[in-house]
Amino acid sequence: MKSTYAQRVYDDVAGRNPGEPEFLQAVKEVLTSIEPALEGNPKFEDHAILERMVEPDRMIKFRIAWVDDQGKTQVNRGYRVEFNNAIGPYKGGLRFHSSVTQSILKFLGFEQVFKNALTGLWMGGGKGGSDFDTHGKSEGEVMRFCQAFMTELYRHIGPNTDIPAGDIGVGGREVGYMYGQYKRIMNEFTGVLTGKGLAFGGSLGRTEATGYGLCYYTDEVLKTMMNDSFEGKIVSISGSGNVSIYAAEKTLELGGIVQVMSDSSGYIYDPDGINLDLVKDIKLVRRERISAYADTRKKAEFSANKKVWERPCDIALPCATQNELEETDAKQLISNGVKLVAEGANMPTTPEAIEALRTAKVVYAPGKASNAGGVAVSGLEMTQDSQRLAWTFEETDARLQRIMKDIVAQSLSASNQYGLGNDLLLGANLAGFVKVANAMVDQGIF
Ligand code: NDP
Ligand code: 2IT
Repeated sequence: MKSTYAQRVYDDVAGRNPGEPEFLQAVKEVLTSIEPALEGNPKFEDHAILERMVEPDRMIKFRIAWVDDQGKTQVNRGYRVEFNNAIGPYKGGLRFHSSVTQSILKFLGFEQVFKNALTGLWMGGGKGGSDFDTHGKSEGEVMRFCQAFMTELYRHIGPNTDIPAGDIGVGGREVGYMYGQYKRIMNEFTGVLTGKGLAFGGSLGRTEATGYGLCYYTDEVLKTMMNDSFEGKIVSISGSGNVSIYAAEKTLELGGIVQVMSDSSGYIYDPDGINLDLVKDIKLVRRERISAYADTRKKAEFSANKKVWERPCDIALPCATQNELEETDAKQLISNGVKLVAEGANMPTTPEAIEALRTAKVVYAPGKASNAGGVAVSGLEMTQDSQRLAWTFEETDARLQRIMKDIVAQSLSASNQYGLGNDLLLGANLAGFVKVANAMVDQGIF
């Protein structure tokens, strides 16, 4: 790093957080990007802004005991990382997956701070979750786990304090069970979670928001930076969960072609274009593996333990998980002529892969900007809950479109302001950082 201040803070973070590679990866990316904002702005160092930003306000870690279908008691670990509330209550999803660690939730909470700032809504950053895996669990087990999880989490959250939502392994079903338990314990009906069912304070368009928002963002980048559109483009999408499915739906609506989707077991390739109704049935209704797709569609192929990035595409949308697009994948995409990579997942592209893409002049959009549509509509759900009014799908979707266009504009404006040209990565980090940093300065030492 060029800035001695940023380097000193990074070295300190690395020393104080051993065994947290994902967290250090996210911190390094942000600190490296925001150096231009530190130059000529000694107030940030005077107020120890970086030192305070890299340390969560609060880390809550707890035991969750629940009873499985065999009557056996199971124990999982739960977390909530309340990272920064300078510009609003802590806001961010809950992840239930066997791979969840403190490092992963800290990286997600840290990223969330800047992402939420970019939405233009009053939301601070947080993240939480558990190493509980919903795969292979019965409905009853999922419900009992969610209730047990909320039986501890409820005391730390609130509609004006900390508002969790979904992430990997947490969708409408899990949010519903957790909301029911919160309401039972607190005896109050408030917007303490987002992504709720439409009958109890949910927002139309939240389910689709991250995937649709990713495509609105990408469409705006195609228009403003590349004088192009989705029309006729081959678009590779990884994953087949909430973000992937609705990214595929909007891509198809905008005239793109989707031939591949995946899950952690491998990927499917359909030369005729993915039948999204079939993917939805397999993933959202039957909750089966993606390989079931190839059992029904005759021309489709399933490749076990392979990644979608080996197939040629014009646009790549990684929508599964962190570090899923590695340097070798990036090189393969580049040699196959990829023009744009926009992240639907959080930190899906490794630093080496980002470097390879940027060196090859592939347009690269960081997740904290391009996947902000989900939390943006969560923010709009909070507004509707406060008003006790439900907006139409069209109203929410129109606001989402404006927010995503504005994130592109803010990022380009920030990168140009610092003389960096049209740089979506540096611009997003700079715009998000400056907003939160100034709010922290204004509010005094805390
Ligand atoms: P889902 O649980 O709905 O889907 C996750 C998908 O990614 C599944 O297809 C899953 O496959 C795959 N996946 C998960 N973990 C791994 C892994 N370790 N290796 C390979 N594949 C994996 O989650 P979402 O769609 O909600 O989230 C996807 C990404 O988008 C995450 O990075 C999340 O943080 C991010 N995100 C989500 C938002 C939201 O609103 N939901 C908002 C912004 C970002 P399998 O079923 O086999 O595990
Ligand atoms: O990573 C994310 O932005 C999310 N999982 C959504 C968070 C939210 O509060 O809607």
